[in-house]
Formats: sequence, C-alpha cells, structure tokens
Amino acid sequence: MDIAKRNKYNPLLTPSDLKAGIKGMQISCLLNPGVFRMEGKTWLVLRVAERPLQIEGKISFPVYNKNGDIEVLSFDKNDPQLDASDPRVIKFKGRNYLTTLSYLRLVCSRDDVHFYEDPAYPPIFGKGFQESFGIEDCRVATMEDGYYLTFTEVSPVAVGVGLIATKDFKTFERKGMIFPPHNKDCALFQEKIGDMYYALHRPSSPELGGNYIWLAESPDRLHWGNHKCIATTREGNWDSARVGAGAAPIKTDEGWLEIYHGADSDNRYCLGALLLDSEDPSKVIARTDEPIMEPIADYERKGFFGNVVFSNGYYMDGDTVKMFYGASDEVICSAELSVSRILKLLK
Ligand code: MAN
Repeated sequence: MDIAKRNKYNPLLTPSDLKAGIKGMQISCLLNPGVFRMEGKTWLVLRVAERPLQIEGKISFPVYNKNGDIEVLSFDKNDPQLDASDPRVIKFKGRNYLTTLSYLRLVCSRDDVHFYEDPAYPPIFGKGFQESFGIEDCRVATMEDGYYLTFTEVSPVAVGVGLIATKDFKTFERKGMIFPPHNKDCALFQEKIGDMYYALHRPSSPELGGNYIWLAESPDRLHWGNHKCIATTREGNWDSARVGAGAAPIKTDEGWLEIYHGADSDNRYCLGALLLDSEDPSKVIARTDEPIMEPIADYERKGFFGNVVFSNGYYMDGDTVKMFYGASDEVICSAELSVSRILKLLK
C-alpha cells in the first residue's frame, strides 16, 4: 500500500534548474539526495550526474584521469564490443563504465519547495583513483560531533563506501573507504547504542548470497566489524533482486525504523520498512510485506531510468518523516510519511 503523501509541487528540482558544474558538460540527472537541517533551513546533498552533449552514433562520458583532470571517453554505438542496454552502465571489451560522472552539490530551502545554491558551500567532487568514476548517493548522519557523510565511491576497480566528516559543509575531512567493495547504501545510526557506533551497509555477493542489508558496529566510525546480515531479498516479491538501506534509522519507542529500498528483476524500485530492536539492532522485529511507496506518479515512472523511487534522506517533524527522494533517476521530489502509520503496518 502506497502511504506516501507526495508534494504537490513535485518534481522540486530537475536537471535544467542548475548549471553544469564541470566545464563542457551537461546535467543529465539529479538523484538521491542526503538531507540535513542547518541554520533553520533544509539542505539537500544532491547527486548530480553529468556528461557531454551526446552526438549521433557515439556514447561519451567523463572520467577523472590520473592527474585528477576530467577526460572524456567516447565509444561507437554500433561497436560489437559495446553493450549499452542499461542507460546507467555500459560494458565495453568486458569492462564496465558509468554513462555519467556524479558528484555532490548542496542546495537549501526555507520552505522545502524552493531550493537554491549558496556559493559559500562548495560542491564535493570525487578525488583520487578510487573515485575516478565519481561519488554517489550521499547519506548525511547528523551526530553529536558533526555531520558524517557516507556515499558510494566508484572507480574502474570497485564500488565501495567512503566517509567524510564535516562540521560546517565548508571544510571536509576525507576519511577514505570504510566499507570495501562491492558495497554501497551505507547509513549510519545517528547515535551510539551502548558504546558502539552502528551502520547499515550493502555488500554484494555474486555467487552465494546476494544484495542484502547488513549491520556492522564500530568504536570510531572508521573500523567496522561484527557484521551481520539482517535482511535478504524475497523471491517473487517486489524486493526480489536487491535491497539496500535508505537513510539513518529513525528512533521510535518500538525500535529503530528503517525505510529501505528494494528492486525486482525488472529494476522497479520501491520503498519498504524494517523495525529493528532498540538495544540490539541485529534483531529484526518486523518487515513490511508490501511496499510503503511505489513508483506510480508520472515523474516516477518515466525518466532517465524509469520506475524508480529511491530515498536516502529525510528529517523528522514530530510524527512526520519529511522525506526527499530521487524519481526515475532524474528529478528530485519530496513526500511525507507518518511514523505511526508505518509502525501499524509493521504489526
Ligand atoms: C548502479 C546504479 C547506478 C550507479 C552504479 C554505480 O548501476 O545504482 O546509478 O551509478 O550502480 O554505483
């Protein structure tokens, strides 16, 4: 049952609302924002995906080269060695490339509808070889000692999770890769449980196992251990192909509430919910059978990669989850969900 109350102004942001951040590129997609509150405003950490204007018969995309400069790679569309059936990833001579290069960009708003950029807050670009295909899908954990950003680092050798700490979004401490490949969808709990930090993450195993949600603990947010699988895909269900955490779990009287995404073999992305034990979050108390949100609006069904709702950011207002999400891998939207209503579905 879709219980998300969509904003009537959706989509709130589309690629044409911003200027490209990399010289010579165009914005193809705005995706999956991290969310936080600061100075009385709502801030989104957008994933901006760029590429050059595409010319007939070619497929061109930017990457960072060894010197950290942007270089454009270009392949012939009818080259028999090219597989371009997925608009997001292409395969050429057995190697994978992304069709766009993503980086993170901040926008803010006082009314949660009109978002603008403040030049005092710089974009965050990928840096070094392990981010040479870009950085994606940032989660922002608002913690006692500052903001902790977990995001996907993409390169020719891997997809892993990077960590950045900041207190002001003007200076950043890059902590490197905290979850090694293949891993993404990492959401930190925003407070310690006992004397440990906790995180949800999503390693992928191509043979035994699959794309499942795992829990890990850490004394310092850098070194993670005691990994436990807490949610697998469910055959024949809407989340049969992959599942991954959204943003930080929401603390409720009944346990930690996690809004997660799941996809089926047609790559249709929906949202569901998990309830984890307050003291021991490796114990799953309940999981929704049906999605709590599905791609049903026009802007969620059609776009760069249609039939996608993907959320990794929200802030709380009483019982209301003020959720922001990427629709069709192209535009930014918002919706409201009621925590008590989700908890009822979890009974
Ligand atoms: C998947 C999708 C893409 C993303 C790549 C690399 O194919 O989530 O959006 O760019 O993985 O992370």
